Amino acid sequence: MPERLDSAVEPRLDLDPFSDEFLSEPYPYHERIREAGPVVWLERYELWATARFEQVHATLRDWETFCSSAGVGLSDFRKEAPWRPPSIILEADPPEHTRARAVLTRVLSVRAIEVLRETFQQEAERLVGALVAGDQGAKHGVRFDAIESLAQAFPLKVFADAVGLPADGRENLLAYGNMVFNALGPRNRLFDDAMAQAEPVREWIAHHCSREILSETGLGAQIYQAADDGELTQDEAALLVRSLLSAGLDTTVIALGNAIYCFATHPEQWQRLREDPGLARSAFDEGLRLESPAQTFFRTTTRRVNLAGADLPAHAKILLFLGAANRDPRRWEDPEKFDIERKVAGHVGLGSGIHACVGQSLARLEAECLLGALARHVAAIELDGEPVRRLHNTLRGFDVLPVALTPA
Ligand code: 4MI
Repeated sequence: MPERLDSAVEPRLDLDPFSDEFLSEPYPYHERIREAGPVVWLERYELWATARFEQVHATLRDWETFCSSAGVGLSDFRKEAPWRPPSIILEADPPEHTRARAVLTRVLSVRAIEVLRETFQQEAERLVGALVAGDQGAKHGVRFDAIESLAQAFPLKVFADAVGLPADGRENLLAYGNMVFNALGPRNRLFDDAMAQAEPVREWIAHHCSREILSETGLGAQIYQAADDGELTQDEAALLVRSLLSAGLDTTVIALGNAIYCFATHPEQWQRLREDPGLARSAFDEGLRLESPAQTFFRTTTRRVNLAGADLPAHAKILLFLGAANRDPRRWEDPEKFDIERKVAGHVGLGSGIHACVGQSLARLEAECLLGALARHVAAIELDGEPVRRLHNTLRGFDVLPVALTPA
C-alpha cells in the first residue's frame, strides 16, 4: 500500500463502500464523501477516493496521470496477478489501448450499428406486444418481473444476435458479466459468490470468443476481420470479443431495469414519454445519471500528483464514485429528481475521456427501441411488489422488479 505523505490533509473516512449496508442505500454515504472534501482517504482500504463531479471528471480525462493498465478495480496488477488475462482495451493505456480502441470504435460506431435498428425495433415491438397481449383479462393490468421479461429478454436476444452468438447458452453472459464487475471490488463475499457462480461458464465464454463459433456477419466477425486486415493479431481479436461479452450484456440489462424502475416510480415522467416517445434516448441517459449502473471505477497514479489539494504519491489507487458525481449538487440542479427533459449530456455514467464506454451507441439504440415500444403500447407502469436489489461491488440494479402494466 502507498504511504500517505506527511503533508496530506485530506479528510479520513472510515466507510466500507463495498459493504451490504453501503451498497443497499449508497446515496447518504455518497453525500458524506462528497461533503467531506474533494478528495478523501478511505482508511479501510488505504486509498484515495472522490465523489465530486469535478474531480471524478478530471481524473477520468487525465489518462496519463491516472492510468488503467494497473487495473480499474481495487487490485493493483503490478502487485497482484489478475484473475484473467487483462483486457486489451479496459485495462490498457495508450499506445496499446489505442489500436484496440480504434477497432471497437469503428465496429460500434453510430453509423456501423444503424443497420441493426430495424431488427431491434421489430424485436422490441414483438416482445412488448406479446407481454401486453399476454394477460388482457387481468383486472390490475399485466403483471410480470420487468428484469426477466424485459431488461434481460431484450438484450439477450438482440445484443447476442448482433455479436453473432448461437442461441444456446447465451444466458451464460449474465453470470460472466456479474463476475467481471464484482471482481473489480475487494475480495469480499460478493466477489467470492460471483466467482463461484461464474466458474461453470468460464469455459463456455472462452470457447465463444473463437471465430468458428461466431456468425459470419456479426460484430464478432467484424473484429476478426480487423485482424485479417492486420490491425490486430488473432489472439487480440479473441480478447476483444471477450470484451464485448464481458461488458456488453449485464450493463445494459441493469441500465434498462433501472430506467424501468425510474418510470415505475415517476408516473408523470412516463406520461411525458408517452406524449413524446422521441424522448426515449435522453430518458435512458437520465436513468444512467440518476441510477448509474456502473457506480465505481478505480484508476492508479503514474506519478506524484496534487488533486484538489490532496497530495497523491505515484502508484496509488483512487476510487471514483461515478454514481455520486452524477448527483453532485455542484454540477446538477435538483440532482435527485428524475427529469427526462433535463440537459443530461455530460454525465459520467458511461465514463469520460479515452475509456468512455465504446458500446454506448449500441446501448442507446437498445434503450431507444425498447423504451420507445413500451411508450407506444403501455398507458401506465407501476411497481407491483418490492423490487429485489442486486448487491454488487460495481453495478447498481435489481434482480427482480415486479411491475403491473396497463396496455394503451
Ligand atoms: C467498463 S465495463 C467493461 C469494459 C470492458 C471490459 C469489461 C468491462 C473488457 O473486458 O474489456
